[in-house]
Amino acid sequence: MPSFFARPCSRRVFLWITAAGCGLLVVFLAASNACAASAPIVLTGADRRAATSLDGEWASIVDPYFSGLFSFHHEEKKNGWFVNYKAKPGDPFPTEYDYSKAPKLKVPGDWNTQRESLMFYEGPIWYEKDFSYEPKPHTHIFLHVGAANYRSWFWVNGQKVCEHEGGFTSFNCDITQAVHSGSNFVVAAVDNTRREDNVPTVQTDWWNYGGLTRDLSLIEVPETFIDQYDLHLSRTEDGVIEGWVHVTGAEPGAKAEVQIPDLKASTSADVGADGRAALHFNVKGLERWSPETPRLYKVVIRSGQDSIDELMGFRTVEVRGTEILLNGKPIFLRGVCIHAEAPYRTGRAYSDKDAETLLGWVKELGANFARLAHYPHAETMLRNADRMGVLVWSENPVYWALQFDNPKVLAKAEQQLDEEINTSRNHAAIVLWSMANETPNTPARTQFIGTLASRARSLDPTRLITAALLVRAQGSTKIVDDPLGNALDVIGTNEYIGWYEGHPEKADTTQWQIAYQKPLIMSEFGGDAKAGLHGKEDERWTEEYQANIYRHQLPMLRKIAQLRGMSPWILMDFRSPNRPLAGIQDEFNRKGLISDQGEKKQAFFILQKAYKEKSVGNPE
Ligand code: GCB
Repeated sequence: MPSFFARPCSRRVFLWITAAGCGLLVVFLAASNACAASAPIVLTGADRRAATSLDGEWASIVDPYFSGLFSFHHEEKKNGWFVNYKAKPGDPFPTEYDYSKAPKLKVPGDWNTQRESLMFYEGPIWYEKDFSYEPKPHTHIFLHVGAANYRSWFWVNGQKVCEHEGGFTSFNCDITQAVHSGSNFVVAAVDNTRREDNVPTVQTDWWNYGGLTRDLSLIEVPETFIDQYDLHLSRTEDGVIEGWVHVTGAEPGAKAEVQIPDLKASTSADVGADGRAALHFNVKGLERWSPETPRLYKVVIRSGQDSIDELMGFRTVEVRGTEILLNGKPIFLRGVCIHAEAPYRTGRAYSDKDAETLLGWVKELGANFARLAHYPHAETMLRNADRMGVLVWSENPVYWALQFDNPKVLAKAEQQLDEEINTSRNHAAIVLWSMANETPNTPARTQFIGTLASRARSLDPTRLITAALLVRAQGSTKIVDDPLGNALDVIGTNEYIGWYEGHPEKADTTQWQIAYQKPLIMSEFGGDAKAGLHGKEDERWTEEYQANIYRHQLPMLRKIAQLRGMSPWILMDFRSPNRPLAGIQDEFNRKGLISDQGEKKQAFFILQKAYKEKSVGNPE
């Protein structure tokens, strides 16, 4: 039975006594540093800082019985030292968990698509990587994790540095006390077990890709450093940029400065007791960011020894009646939904190239908008959307039936929402924060998501709040009156006329009744087709059938007076275990306009024509 003696931040000695095979008592001793790990933090613009990459090959140990996480004595829930510990020659016990002999996994990358035996694996996997490092004096060193699905724990040189929950947001662990000059090693445990009280919960319609799915790096900042900032164009004062910079560790009287060299604009303000400097300054000659002219400016943010070179666009977005106004002018969001599925190789998307391919197809479609479903996507998607001029709906993973009456689940959703907004709030591309997708209409649900909507609004009052709602039907009328609509600026609705509901022609006789005088986005519609499978337009799974759905949807959508956008489901086929139909789906949701191998289906061209001719939505 393990027992140990620990002092805070001291060497922890494990004494492990067990009965060996021949009846002898064997005493194992192992040491590791025990130090209270701090909660990870958000660093806005982490990707704009100089960093030491930890990407590449990591040793991996699969742990389906959770032995490393929970030890042999489940009730103790002690993180298993024998897995975060690194074996040394001469250790007085058998080193079964030996990273030097373990097979490798690539980071970034889900584990499922890297090893056949891991395709359906759910549980913890241990990762280890050696790195050499020379910390500079008077700095903080952060381990930056782009995403780890779903729960993760990190140790540096055997010292626990943090743990995190949520598979789609980035976070930063302070490893200053644990890292040293010369050789170091980092161990991570990542567990993608689905649980009832997680966000998302046990059922989704996408692959539960596990692992260190996005970039990992070390970021070194001065002792006093800029952790978060928000700069945006004022909605009310023309030519004014406003916002704030937060500086951790700032002394009273410290200043924060912002410079936009191309506009010859700069400002500075005192950092207050709350660590924030409020900024408000005039800019002349600003070219506003829009899908047609996605102008980005270099923005230098400085405080003391710390500085970040940002690349930002400036625009406003608001709602007036049933209009969405971008830079004060009505806009129609010609869009499409996207999952973070990697084109051509499948698996979780993470690279610049993945983002360029996916958003390149959005542009080719003639679209100006992408709904990034159903969770926050990688930073590179947002950077590329800024650069390419694609407006973005960014969504938190509140999907289907969560435990809406469980306060712990609300806390998890709030944490992920905070991380999403605090990380991504400076992207001109993002215009909508989506709180949820297709949630059941119950009082607990409405309260839960209403709480999230208020939180999002207070974190970021400059963007619009939305959610994709379910609709109900009365005869041939679709009614959008989910009470959650009261909490939203823009109503999103999903419908599958012609696929889950009747034939495509049913759309011809469907009317829409919307209880809210607010802009409406048809946030999903569509149907499956296997690329290259042809037949008559009433034969399901063929490209012709899918094309026919689009042919009937478009005239129906044109009749909805307050429709201000659409994002059919979906740009590209994606893996989902819910889609087993052999020979057709083979564990892929085939509602893509493009296959996972990049083949465009007929429906792509129907939508492209409508978007290019702007024959749906208001002409701009
Ligand atoms: C939906 C969900 C989406 C699914 C899609 C489908 O309503 O929002 O996540 O993948 O339908 O294909 O059924």
